[in-house]
Amino acid sequence: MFIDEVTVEVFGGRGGNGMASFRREKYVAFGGPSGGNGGRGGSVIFIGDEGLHTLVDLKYLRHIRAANGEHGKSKGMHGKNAIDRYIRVPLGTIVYGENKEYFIGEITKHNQELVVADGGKGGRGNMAFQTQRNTAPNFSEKGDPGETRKLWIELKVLADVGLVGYPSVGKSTIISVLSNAKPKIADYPFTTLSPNLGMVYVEQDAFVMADLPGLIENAHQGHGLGIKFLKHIERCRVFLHVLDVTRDDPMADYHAINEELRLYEPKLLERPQLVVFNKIDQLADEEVLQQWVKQIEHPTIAISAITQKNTQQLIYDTYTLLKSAPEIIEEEKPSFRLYQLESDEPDFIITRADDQAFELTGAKIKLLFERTDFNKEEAVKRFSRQLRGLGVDDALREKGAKNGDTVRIYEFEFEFME
Ligand SMILES: Nc1nc2c(ncn2[C@@H]2O[C@H](COP(=O)(O)OP(=O)(O)OP(=O)(O)O)[C@@H](O)[C@H]2O)c(=O)[nH]1
Ligand SMILES: [Mg+2]
Repeated sequence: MFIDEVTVEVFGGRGGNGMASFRREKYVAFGGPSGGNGGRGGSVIFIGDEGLHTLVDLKYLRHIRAANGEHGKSKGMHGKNAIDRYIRVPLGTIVYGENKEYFIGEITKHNQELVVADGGKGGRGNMAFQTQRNTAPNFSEKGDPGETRKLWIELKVLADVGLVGYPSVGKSTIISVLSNAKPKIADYPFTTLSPNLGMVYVEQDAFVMADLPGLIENAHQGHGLGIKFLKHIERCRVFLHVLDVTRDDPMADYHAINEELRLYEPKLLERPQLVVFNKIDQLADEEVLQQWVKQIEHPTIAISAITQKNTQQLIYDTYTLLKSAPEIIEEEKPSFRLYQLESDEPDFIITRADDQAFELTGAKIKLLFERTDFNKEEAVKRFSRQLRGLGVDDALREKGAKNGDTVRIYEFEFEFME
């Protein structure tokens, strides 16, 4: 099954909690702190695989979770980092935050990696908090939560050469002769329902050819198989525009297909095109062909895919055109770094709840909150020091907070004290 759009939820693993423990050695009743750090949570990472051609595997993976980091242990032992979760995706996979709100990245090369949900940092154990002033800290940090993201994923087939043309002009027959692809071939329109890729070998080199579903008038508005497949043309560096010499008016076809390309994306007309007159085994009148060739603005070649007349020449011509074809420069997408997402957010936001409590929110506050083990008094004290450091106390005062007022941070409430 060919699937080129999926949504999936990804969850980075939680960092392991730091440990709060103390050394207990022979003859030493109460030694120094010995709690280790928690391990890092695993990340969800997409990795390019040239052997894949559809997103169908992702379709059935609604949720992708990476493992949590191991908790820190006593005796100074750190928890293990979790193993990252790798998901293989085809080349040409483009990843957005939900509803295409932001661009995350794209995979265009084999083994290229893209982190789509980062794992959380491990919490520090009490060993890490030992200082000259506090030689026996009795608290540790909790691990950070992993990133959670709803992804919108799109595949645009990556090929060097794309076969375009009306249905039944012989596109699939051509790719079956030129490459190792084994597409379905039949004499009814829309035999090909999804792109087929094939490798074409030439002079110790090779290129990727894509057989695309047939186009008809108004494909750009969704007619025929239309728009769904037009996007796959976007990534092909060179087009083989196939014309069937047995059709009523191949010239009209030529202009109609180019018009469809233009209506979908004007830049597509700038791509190098080689016009392939196919089925010349059925051509009675050589003269007509010469007339057509004169009217065409692109280089042309006349072949018969069935008898394989000129098909070797077609490979060479395509290869030559490809070598001089420019790389496709994708439009500069505002690229996005996961951990910078929250960076322009303020450190915290104070709002007033219905019950008059002051509510503190914001990414930074949330992170500090998540790291704090509220069962440990020392940890709670440290948390309030951190808030003061961010300027929360001053800001609360400015907003009118008085002694005894309730301040709420997620599930945690405390009294404001001057
Ligand atoms: N006589 C002749 N018939 C051909 C030639 N090439 C293809 N055909 C026939 O044309 C019909 C359509 O061929 P396909 O390769 O399936 O055409 P297509 O362009 O892939 O069609 P869609 O997938 O529907 O868009 C088949 O019956 C082929 O056998 C050729 O060079 N000569
Ligand atoms: Mg076909």
